[in-house]
Amino acid sequence: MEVALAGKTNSGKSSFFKAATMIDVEISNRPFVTIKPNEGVAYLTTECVEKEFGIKCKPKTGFCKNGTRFVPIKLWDIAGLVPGAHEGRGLGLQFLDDIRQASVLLHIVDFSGMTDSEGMPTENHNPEDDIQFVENEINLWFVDVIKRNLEKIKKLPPGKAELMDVLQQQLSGLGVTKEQISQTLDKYAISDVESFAKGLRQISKPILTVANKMDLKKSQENFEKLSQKHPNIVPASAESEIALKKAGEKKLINYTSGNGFEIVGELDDIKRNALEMIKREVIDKYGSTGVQNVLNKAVFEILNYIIVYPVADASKLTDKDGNYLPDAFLVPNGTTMKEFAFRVHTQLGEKFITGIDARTKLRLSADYKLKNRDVVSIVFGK
Ligand SMILES: Nc1nc2c(ncn2[C@@H]2O[C@H](COP(=O)(O)OP(=O)(O)OP(=O)(O)O)[C@@H](O)[C@H]2O)c(=O)[nH]1
Ligand SMILES: [Mg+2]
Repeated sequence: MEVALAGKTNSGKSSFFKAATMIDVEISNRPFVTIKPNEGVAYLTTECVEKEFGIKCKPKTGFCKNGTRFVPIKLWDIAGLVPGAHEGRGLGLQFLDDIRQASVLLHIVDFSGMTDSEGMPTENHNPEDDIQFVENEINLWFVDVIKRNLEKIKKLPPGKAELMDVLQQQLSGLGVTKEQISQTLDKYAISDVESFAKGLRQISKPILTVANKMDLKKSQENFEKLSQKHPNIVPASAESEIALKKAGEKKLINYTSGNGFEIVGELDDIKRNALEMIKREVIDKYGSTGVQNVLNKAVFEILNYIIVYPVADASKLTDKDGNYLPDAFLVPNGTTMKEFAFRVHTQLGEKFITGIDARTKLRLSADYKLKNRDVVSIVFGK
């Protein structure tokens, strides 16, 4: 699962990246600090099934802390956008190429209104302008790529299947799947390039808007105004999350991402004041710093993915080496038992006989649609 950060320069993308991955990247209050994309591992959180089964899991990837399972995803921090990026302004085209692999975009918006659309200091900039211009730039990029590639083709085939083949080949640069092209063709004719491009962008790179810098008063005012009109904006403070994670690592506070915190260590006045500010301005108002919430929402709600635990032994809930619940797979809601077998291992798919539900020990047929938190084993032929 690949997730990319998008947004104008100076909105806090690298700060969000650092908050989510704790990888040190350059963060600075000037435009175009990030030039080359940064790649890191972030984690989704979900309530682990270990408690329900009364065992202690041993994850092969990610980890489990106090019953919360941390499932790894890949996160990309990339160069910022300015208006006209799709025509090559700023670091535009480079940015757009870097989001190709992403399944979902987190649009990091500076809600404080203290940077203009070029990333320069200002006052009272309307964050709503950024929400629109960034989405518009990405849409226009799709339009341009599709137009350019269609010009190369003399005559488009009339049948949908042939058309899909041609489009998949031509649009590989956008990182779109055949299924996504098919869904878009059901809604828009290819002759209406603008609508088709926008539709394909929405399906292949949905955007979750993040109201960043919520520790600032101005951001809070803007959020109150805009969240009524745009109900899906998620409030966040990347800077607060970095501070809390650092304090957690130093054992100054007890902190699990996505929650509040409690002070447990000896603090000087400066640190105490900073943490109290975060509690007062961010945690008490929004429940958390929002960073974990953003990641979870993007994958579990926008993309509608679920978590499924494959085990080799459905009674013991272990792999062949005796590790409890070693894997937690992210799959799209609607994935069937047999598709899942292929996902775990091609050979398991090819030699699939049946699935077994570890809770009920009942057989799960090839076309059984998996549910979130299912624990399953796969029986296969020799
Ligand atoms: N108050 C506050 N400031 C923040 C927050 N997140 C980022 N900033 C500040 O915003 C400025 C820009 O942050 P970056 O993370 O470098 O922004 P960017 O989007 O990666 O910028 P480019 O790489 O230039 O596109 C820095 O001064 C950060 O400290 C936040 O949650 N709260
Ligand atoms: Mg950056």
